Amino acid sequence: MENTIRSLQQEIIDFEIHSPADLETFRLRYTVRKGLIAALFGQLKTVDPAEKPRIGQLLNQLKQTADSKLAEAEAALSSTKPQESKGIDLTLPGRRYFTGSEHPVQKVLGEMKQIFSDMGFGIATGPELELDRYNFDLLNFPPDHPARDMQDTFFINKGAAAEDVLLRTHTSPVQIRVMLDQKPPIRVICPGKVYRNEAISSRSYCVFHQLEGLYIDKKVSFADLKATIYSFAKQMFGTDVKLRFRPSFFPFTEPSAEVDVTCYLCGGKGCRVCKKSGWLEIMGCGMVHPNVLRNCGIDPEEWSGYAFGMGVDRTVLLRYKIDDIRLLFENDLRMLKQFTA
Ligand code: 2NL
Repeated sequence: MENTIRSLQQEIIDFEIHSPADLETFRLRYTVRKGLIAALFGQLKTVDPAEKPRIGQLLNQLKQTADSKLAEAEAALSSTKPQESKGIDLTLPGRRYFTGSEHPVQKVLGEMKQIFSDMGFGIATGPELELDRYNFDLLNFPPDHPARDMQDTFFINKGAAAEDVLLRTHTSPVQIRVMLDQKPPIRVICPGKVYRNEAISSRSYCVFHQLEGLYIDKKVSFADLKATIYSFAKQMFGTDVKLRFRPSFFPFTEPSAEVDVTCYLCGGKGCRVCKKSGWLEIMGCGMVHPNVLRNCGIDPEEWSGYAFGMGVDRTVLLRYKIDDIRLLFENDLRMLKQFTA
């Protein structure tokens, strides 16, 4: 019996476990209830009673050797196989990161902001949901002006509350807020999104971007306005551009003008884009109407100012040869990915 135990002990120590199959063979041969060790325990009753304690102790040692070898082998095998169990295939290529990029509208707006900020203009922003009063009344729109028509903009609560709230139709209310808040001299630009209830087509959309400017100081003249816009146009569209000021009308400026630059695609010769005229309209402008100054608590006898406003999206379309304005707002990655740096 003792010899059997000792040779089995050696056999267990020498047994090599390299795979789950080896492990199972080991377990079935030695440690299960019908295995070799259990069989020896069964024979213990045939042992001479005087020898029983010593043989019993040897058997217990044998069982412990087998049990701990089994546990160690189990642990070793499970720690070498997680790659398989987690399903990671190290031979696959890595995943590509998608890096976003600046939207073309923000690129052009950024250039415009830089040019005016170099000239000393601060940048003001305001809410896109605006009071009717700031969007129309204080800007000297007469009560029956067609731009106030419910069809022409998006009212939120028309007639339901003490004050009508709407999606701003221009960024001018931001300048109204600046004039109500600050004393002149004032020199700001207001870039941002504006909304109109347009029939949607390749040329007009219900959302677009504007950049307006306002300068109020003592003795500001139309000559200051022209010089500022000329400097802007040369930096934005090229040093060769010429400007044309055409008389126009806005309720909030007097006198008012529309500004054209020589077509920067054909150089003024006339092409499809400028409709053979050689000119592209870039903005509206004028001297701030005395009523607007008064509405904002600024004395028109003491102060004067100019203001201008331009659409951003049309410049984006021309610059990047995009033929449908809706592409700027649909967030289609096939379009946006073409503007990665
Ligand atoms: C256009 C014309 C313009 C202004 C915007 C303005 C703002 C205040 C007072 C006076 Cl608070 N004027 N803004 C003035 C003239 C023209 O925009 O065609 N925009 C796309």
